[in-house]
Amino acid sequence: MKACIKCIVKPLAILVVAAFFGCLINPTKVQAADAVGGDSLGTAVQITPGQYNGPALEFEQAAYYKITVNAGQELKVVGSFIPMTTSYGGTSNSIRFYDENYVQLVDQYENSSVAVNVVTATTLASSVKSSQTYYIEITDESWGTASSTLDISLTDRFDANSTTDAGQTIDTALPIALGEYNGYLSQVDTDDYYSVSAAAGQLSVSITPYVDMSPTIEIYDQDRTLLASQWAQNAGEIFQVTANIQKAGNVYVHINCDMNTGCVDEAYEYAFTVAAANSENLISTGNGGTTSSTSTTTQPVTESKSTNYLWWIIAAVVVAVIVVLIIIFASRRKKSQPTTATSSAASTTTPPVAPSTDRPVTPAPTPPASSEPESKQSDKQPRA
Ligand SMILES: [Ca+2]
Repeated sequence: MKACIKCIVKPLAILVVAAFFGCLINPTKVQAADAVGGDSLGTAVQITPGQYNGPALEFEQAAYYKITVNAGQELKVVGSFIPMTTSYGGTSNSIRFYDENYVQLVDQYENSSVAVNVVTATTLASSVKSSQTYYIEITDESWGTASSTLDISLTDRFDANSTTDAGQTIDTALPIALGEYNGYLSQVDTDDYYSVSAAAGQLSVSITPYVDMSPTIEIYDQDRTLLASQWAQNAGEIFQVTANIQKAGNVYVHINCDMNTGCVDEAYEYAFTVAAANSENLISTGNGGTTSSTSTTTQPVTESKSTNYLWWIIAAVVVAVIVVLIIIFASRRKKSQPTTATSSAASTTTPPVAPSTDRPVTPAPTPPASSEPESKQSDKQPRA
């Protein structure tokens, strides 16, 4: 057994030592790559997610990169900038994003008096195209940036368990079934349209938005006629809207939020439920909101338990009444038995006890003994 342990431990120790010295010998494996940017949007350098050594920038100089982003992906760039000098109170830097038409999407500026100025910029790509190029501009806004690091990432923020962003119009609405989902909006991805096959009757859409969001919900029928619309009165408000569907078919749910209603750079998450109003999936919370299907599914179970409890209570009361009646009956019977015995005994053997008084009890007069009957009887006895 000891030999076996040695067989395992020894090669492992060799591997660990080799890995340690390998890192020392070849340190470039743990260093970030250099990201040399272009000097304009037109000459932007293609880049992919990862950590990079960013550019050194002269006063108001900029470096440009471009990256491919799929619909529903959130682009995030974190830049850490070291100023050339801190003599003037620190450094200022900006990170800006542009779309394929060079339209500015995000402008994030930070001024820091400490040694490192950190700037974070994010945006959520919409489904206006399935895949598109975003441009990244890194600038110095003060007296020069000696060095920088860039951390670039893409995160999937897909809607309703899909692999993309829900459509920006009814024509490109994302098909979903009745149920509960999560979605994302931002100042770039301002609209999520969903299509759902619904029966005639009431259809409800409830939403639980991120705390800063004040979204709007609209429901359109299959003829694209607006049936119902509701918006959050306060940021983060949970609410629902219900529409009466005249005929079965595909209806459309539109959820909107933009920079005027709380959705800015990053992806703002919301949870929403689409359900037939008479479905067990919905419970009104009394303030216009709805709870999720998880809690509603427990509702019938709760009612069943309540009914069972009620039957148990009724049965217990009936049993208790029966027991009480038996006890009362038994108690009365016990009381009645001695009384009957005394009265019968009194009528046959014991005279009633006179109440205690000071007067001596006068004995009842004894009737005079008569021997006549006996003599008559003896006379009537037959002689032997
Ligand atoms: Ca979306």
